[in-house]
Amino acid sequence: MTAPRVAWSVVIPAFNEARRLPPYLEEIIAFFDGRGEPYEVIVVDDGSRDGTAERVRETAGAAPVRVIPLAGNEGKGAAVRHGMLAAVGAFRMFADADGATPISELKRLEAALVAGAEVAIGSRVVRDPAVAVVARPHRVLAGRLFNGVVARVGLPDVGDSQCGFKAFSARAAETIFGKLRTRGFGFDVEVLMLARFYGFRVAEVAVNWSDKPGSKVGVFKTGPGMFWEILRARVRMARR
Ligand SMILES: Nc1nc2c(ncn2[C@@H]2O[C@H](COP(=O)(O)OP(=O)(O)OP(=O)(O)O)[C@@H](O)[C@H]2O)c(=O)[nH]1
Ligand SMILES: [Mg+2]
Repeated sequence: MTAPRVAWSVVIPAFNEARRLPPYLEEIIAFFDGRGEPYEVIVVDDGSRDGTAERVRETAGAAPVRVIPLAGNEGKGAAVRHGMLAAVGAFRMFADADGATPISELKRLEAALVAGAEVAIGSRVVRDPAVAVVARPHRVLAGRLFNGVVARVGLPDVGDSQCGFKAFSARAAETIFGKLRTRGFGFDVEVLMLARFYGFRVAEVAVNWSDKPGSKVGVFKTGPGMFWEILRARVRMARR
């Protein structure tokens, strides 16, 4: 007998998320238990030093949750890549550990995939009266500036490259994450460049999103490295 096919894989990159991840993981498990479809959660523990992996295992109990431990702190892009390449679901998504987007929003991405998109990206920019985005003003401004740069490096149609809530068909996930090289926070941009390069249909979908305390990302701390990463990704794409 073949194992039941996994409908959804949810990959969560986690760096010192012992506090923020367990409540989100509970939400995810309850959501999928309610659906009654086979699923898997893959937490990629990116060298956490706060007991993230232990807390995840305690929270998961018998639920289909795997932890992939990385030896050191490789970066969010590297962690998501490891998780997406280990995933086996028919649809595969990654989600931020802080639960800024409720897992039930997956239905919006799923609708886009079922309608024929191969990549469905959550967006805090696309307007939709059915969703609410609660964000700190300086992050909204930083996001606007960043998305202006993203447009100039060859993604003019993308409104919000950085939302940590993106879903893929199995085929798109294998192709894109097989080629992804960006290891840090700039990886979303290379993911979208690769999606475009390989001709995958991308749908940008409004999702509910609310800022969660405990962010590890700062405009000045993380921003410059991200610019550098997307410039390097742009050069790699030009060579293809
Ligand atoms: N693998 C890895 N993941 C990280 C690292 N730093 C943060 N993350 C993960 O990246 C995701 C987003 O991190 P946050 O701290 O929520 O970032 P944020 O500033 O809230 O970003 P927004 O939610 O977009 O505002 C979470 O799943 C984190 O665990 C890191 O060094 N490595
Ligand atoms: Mg966050």
